[in-house]
Amino acid sequence: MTSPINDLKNLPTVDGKFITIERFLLDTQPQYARGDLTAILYDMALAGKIISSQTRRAGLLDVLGLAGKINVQGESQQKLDLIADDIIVRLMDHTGRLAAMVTEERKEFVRIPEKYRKGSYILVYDPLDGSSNIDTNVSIGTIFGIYRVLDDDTPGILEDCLQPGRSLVAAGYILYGTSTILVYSAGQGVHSFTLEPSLGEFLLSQENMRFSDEPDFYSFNHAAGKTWDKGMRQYAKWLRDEHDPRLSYRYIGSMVADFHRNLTHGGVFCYPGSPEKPNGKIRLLYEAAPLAFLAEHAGGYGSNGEKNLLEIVPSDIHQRTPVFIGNRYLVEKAEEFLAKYKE
Ligand code: AHM
Ligand code: MG
Repeated sequence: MTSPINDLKNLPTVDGKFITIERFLLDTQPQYARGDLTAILYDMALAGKIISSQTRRAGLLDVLGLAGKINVQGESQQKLDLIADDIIVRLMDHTGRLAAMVTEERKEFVRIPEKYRKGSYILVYDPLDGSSNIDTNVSIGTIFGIYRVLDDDTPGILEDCLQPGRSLVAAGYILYGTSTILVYSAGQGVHSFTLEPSLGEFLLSQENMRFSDEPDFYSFNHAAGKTWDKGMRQYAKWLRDEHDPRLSYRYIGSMVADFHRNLTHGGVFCYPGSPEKPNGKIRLLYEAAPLAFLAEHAGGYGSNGEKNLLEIVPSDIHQRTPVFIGNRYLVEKAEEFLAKYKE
């Protein structure tokens, strides 16, 4: 029989201590977060637990769904990314902490219903990044960013949602991988928490994450190479043939998972533009900017190939942008190659 002591050894600890996300958020006030912001981060952790429990059963639900696209309750099968989106809206819209939300799954920004008090923050998120991987059991994740409203007296207007990443007060992601991990920063360090499934608690697993000085990986979709311009092709060649021979190639196809691996081991993720699609695929507001914020607070850098992603002011909530993100010198090298071969 396993002793309780052995069970405890399997839990994540920092300096031998168990620290829940709630404890960490409370203890780090006022440095990292305070009041409503802390509560929003804690609500995102709860959203992550619920979405995690849904994604864990996705394979099973898919089998049932395939029998006739009807689930066991006799309802039509919903795509998991819509379920994740619904979970976040239903957890967040009535708390009195938000003035509006922007989600990848809805064309317009989400207004807080009249009957609820409006708060001072804007939540932007991609409920399930990499969702094309769901049916093959590959890691996916929720990306989020939090802004303050521009004016407390007129909360919840489009302009509140169109702020540059530089104005983010916090950002993070929840990665549903071999374990469920929440990574966030409120501007002072990047911290990660692992969901202990039998306790239902996120426990602090790493404080102050930093990109390694000796990066291990580069990540982009090589198959798209035929669409790239010369600068990107030369940069890819430099990474593969000319730079550090230790550098290896990995591409999951879930940006949040690729980013997490590169944050953990050092590396660079790229989703460049091409002459046909100059802005690439990744969305600025709720995918690129939150990860660029985390990168910067972990000693890295996020760029659109020309400038810092955090400086770009969105003109549309679903605007796309090329993305180069990871170890600073690898991203700056991309900027250098793109500038050199710019037509
Ligand atoms: P999604 O938000 O609809 O899942 O799309 C974004 C995802 C990223 O996670 C990933 O890096 C990219 O799409 C993969 O695209 P591609 O198949 O073109 O390489
Ligand atoms: Mg996405």
